[in-house]
Amino acid sequence: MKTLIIIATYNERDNIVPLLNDIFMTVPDVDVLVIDDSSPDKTYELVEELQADKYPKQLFLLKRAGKLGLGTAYVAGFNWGLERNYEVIMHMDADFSHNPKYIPQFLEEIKTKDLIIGSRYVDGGGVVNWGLIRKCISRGGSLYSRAILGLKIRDLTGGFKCFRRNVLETIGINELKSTGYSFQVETTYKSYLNGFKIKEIPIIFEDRRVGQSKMSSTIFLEALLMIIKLRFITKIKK
Ligand SMILES: Nc1nc2c(ncn2[C@@H]2O[C@H](COP(=O)(O)OP(=O)(O)OP(=O)(O)O)[C@@H](O)[C@H]2O)c(=O)[nH]1
Ligand SMILES: [Mg+2]
Repeated sequence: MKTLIIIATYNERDNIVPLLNDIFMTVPDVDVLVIDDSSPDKTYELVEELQADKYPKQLFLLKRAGKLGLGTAYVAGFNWGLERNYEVIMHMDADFSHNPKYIPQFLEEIKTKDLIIGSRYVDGGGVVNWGLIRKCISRGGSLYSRAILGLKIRDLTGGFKCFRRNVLETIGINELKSTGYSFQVETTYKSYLNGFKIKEIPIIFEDRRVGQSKMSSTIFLEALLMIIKLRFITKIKK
């Protein structure tokens, strides 16, 4: 299976090199696309160096002009991957919250399913190093989205996911309504509405090792409203 892993970065200078080395050690056959929004800390320079030194054939960099948001970064990555005929496209955070050790399980499960979600809220999954407020936001966000959208999936907001290309070709990635926190909910919801086989696998999510958190109350409120919009305006695309 020709596999692409997309990693969006914004000021991940301390994480990106160890993360990429870890990924290529765990799954030597994958390709990785880093999408960097001209990080002020020049994360992209480290990617360029690593590409030249160690992974010229497997590591790719898409550098965008400025901070355009995680959702649009993933859409750009999806389009990049689809154009280049990848069969399986994954994405994960750059801050080590998503441990690369789980990637082989995703790649095994995707052989018989359409979308695999790394889930904090199924048996065996969990979160470490998060404060109570952050836990409540995440857990509450998933329960809220689940109730409004009528889904059985437990982790709707996580960003450790693996798609078969036909899912991305079907759900209308260029017409998604969310750019922020609800982006993850929307891609899963549309996959569900289109009848794709979805499986959650347990992951232990660790708080970012280093760097600044970008979560804010505006991002959160925007997401709550967006879930209601999704419920009423999303059409099945087929
Ligand atoms: N290219 C790009 N990447 C982004 C942008 N915003 C966030 N990211 C990256 O997206 C991933 C997830 O963002 P995080 O800041 O870790 O978000 P989070 O996990 O909700 O919050 P914290 O870990 O608490 O900061 C990380 O790899 C970020 O570097 C953006 O605007 N553009
Ligand atoms: Mg994070």
